[in-house]
Amino acid sequence: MSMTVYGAPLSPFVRKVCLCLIEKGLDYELEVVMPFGQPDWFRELNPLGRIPAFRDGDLKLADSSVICQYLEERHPERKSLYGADAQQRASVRWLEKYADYELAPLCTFTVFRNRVLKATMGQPCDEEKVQQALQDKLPNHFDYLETTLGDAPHFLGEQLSMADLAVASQLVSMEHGGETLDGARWPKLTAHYQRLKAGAAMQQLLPRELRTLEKIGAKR
Ligand SMILES: N[C@@H](CCC(=O)N[C@@H](CS)C(=O)NCC(=O)O)C(=O)O
Repeated sequence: MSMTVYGAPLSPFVRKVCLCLIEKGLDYELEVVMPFGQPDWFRELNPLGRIPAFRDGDLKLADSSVICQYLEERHPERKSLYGADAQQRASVRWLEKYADYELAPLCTFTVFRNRVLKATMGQPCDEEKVQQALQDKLPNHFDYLETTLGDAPHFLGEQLSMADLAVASQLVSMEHGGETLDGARWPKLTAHYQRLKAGAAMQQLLPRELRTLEKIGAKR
C-alpha cells in the first residue's frame, strides 16, 4: 500500500517529506490538507493541527523530521539520507533542525507568509518585518551555512542528505516570497541551492507548486 502525506504543496515541511520520499524512490500520495481550517479527522493524525502528517498502513505520524527519520529506518535498503555513521547522522540532524527552527521562522513564516499567504487571506503584508528578516537576521544564517558547506557539493560532502533537502526547502519558500540568495555574497550556498532546485526530485514538485502559486494569485 502506498504511503500518504497530508498537507499543502507550498509548505516547506511537506516539501521536505516529499523530497525525502522521492529521493528514496518510495511511492506516496499527497492528500491536500491546508494548514488552517483543517477537517476534524486531521486532529487524529496530528493533534497539534500542523502539516505535514503521514500515514503508512496503520501507522500515523506527524512532524517532518520524525516522518523522514521513520522512512530512513523503515527502508534501510533505500538510499540513506542521514549519513553513514553517528557523526554524520548528528550533523545532518543538526542542519535539518537548523533549517526547520532557524530558517523557517524567517524564510517561510516571515517572507513567504507576508508576501504570499497574507494576501490570499486579505491581510496586509508587513514589509518592515520582511526587510528585518532579510537584512538583519538571515545574513548571519547564510554566512554560517556558506562556511559549513565549504567547497563541497553537499553538507556531507559528496553524499546528498536531509540537511541539503531541509535547507533547500526553506529557500524555495523564500523564493516563492520573491527573494533569492545573493550569489555574490553567498556563492557556494547559491550554487548548492541552484543544483538542488534543478535536480530531478525538486523538479517533480516545483511545477505543481508554481501552478498553486498562480492559482492563489501570488505575484512573483
Ligand atoms: N516542526 C513541524 C512544523 C510544521 C509546521 O509548522 N507547519 C505549518 C505549515 S508550513 C503549519 O501547519 N502551521 C499551522 C499551525 O501552526 O497551526 C514539522 O517539521 O512538520
